[in-house]
Amino acid sequence: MKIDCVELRVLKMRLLKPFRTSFGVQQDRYPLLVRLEIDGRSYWGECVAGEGPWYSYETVETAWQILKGYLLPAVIGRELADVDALETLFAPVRGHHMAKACLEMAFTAALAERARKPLATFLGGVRDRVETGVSIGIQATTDELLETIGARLAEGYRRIKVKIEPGWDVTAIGAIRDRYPEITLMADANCAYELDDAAHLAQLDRFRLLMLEQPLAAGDLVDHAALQQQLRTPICLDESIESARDARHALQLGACQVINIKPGRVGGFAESRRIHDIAANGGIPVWCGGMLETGIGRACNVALATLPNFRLPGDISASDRYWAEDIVDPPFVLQKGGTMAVPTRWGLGVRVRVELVDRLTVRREMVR
Ligand code: OSB
Ligand code: MG
Repeated sequence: MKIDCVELRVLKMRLLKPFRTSFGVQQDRYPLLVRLEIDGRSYWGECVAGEGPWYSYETVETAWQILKGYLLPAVIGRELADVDALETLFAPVRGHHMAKACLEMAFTAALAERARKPLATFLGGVRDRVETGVSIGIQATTDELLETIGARLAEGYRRIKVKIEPGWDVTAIGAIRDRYPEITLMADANCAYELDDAAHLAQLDRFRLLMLEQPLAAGDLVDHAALQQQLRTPICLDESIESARDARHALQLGACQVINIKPGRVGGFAESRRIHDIAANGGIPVWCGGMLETGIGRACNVALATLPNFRLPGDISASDRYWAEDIVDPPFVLQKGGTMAVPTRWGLGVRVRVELVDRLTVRREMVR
């Protein structure tokens, strides 16, 4: 299969509500999309890089530059037998997994469509619906937090994740547990703590959290291993796992008991699959994280979450939790029991609303 040319686009989209984490507030999202042209047909992919280098060193701007300057010239016009061929051509570029991932995922969706299979089936998925949850940002007050959680539970979400940071942790989680003693609850710190905070974080143990996500710095597997020794709550790694090698090291060190896989963070589906297998062999579950994606990235996440070791609900919420209007048709909706149906159409499984994408586009360029 040959990629004839690729269009890069940046959209401007506003989240229905601002989303606050320990690294900042976000309301306007600028999703970077790629559109691969193969034999006159279009295949879309989404890059999860943020506007600034907070969650990762990658940004919309760096991803655009790495795609245009290095990744696209390496693959456009070449005969690519499979994803291995693509990964081999990307290998000389160090890091920049978010830039690589959007191409890898769009290319994989194209392969799935040509094989006349839904993406999930093509990847080896084993279910027709995936368990989902919702990620709730840091709120101004405890009352607002409880109210927001109540609204999400009423919508049907069955697993609640709340963002925490120093000053918004033990008391906030305690208030949630007082109001909702039985819900499936977890917390995500996005790297906001240090190993010296171990005794403080151990106060979370009494709240029976499903897990504590990424308490310490992204690069720090060693301190996560030390922290896990002092906590009963299972540690889950997100930012720390950029590759299969990271996953292997994390397991060897005992740095976590759960892994959050975001295909957009690790370079795509193939690397996600390798991390999935390493975790399965090590006896630890994985789940699919989210990066406030549009329906394009969401379709990829849903497909990936059908693999067997995705044994915990993902941050794969419905389109209307993020956007007034999603750019795919049909949009993603929450099913009974807090699940999401896996699209059954070939390839990506949802149609991209090109007219809407055109209206939201703030930057575009064709690379040949
Ligand atoms: O750490 O999981 C995270 C959003 C942006 C960046 C990082 C994270 C998140 C989320 C939201 O938690 C998940 C989602 O609903 O897409
Ligand atoms: Mg996270």
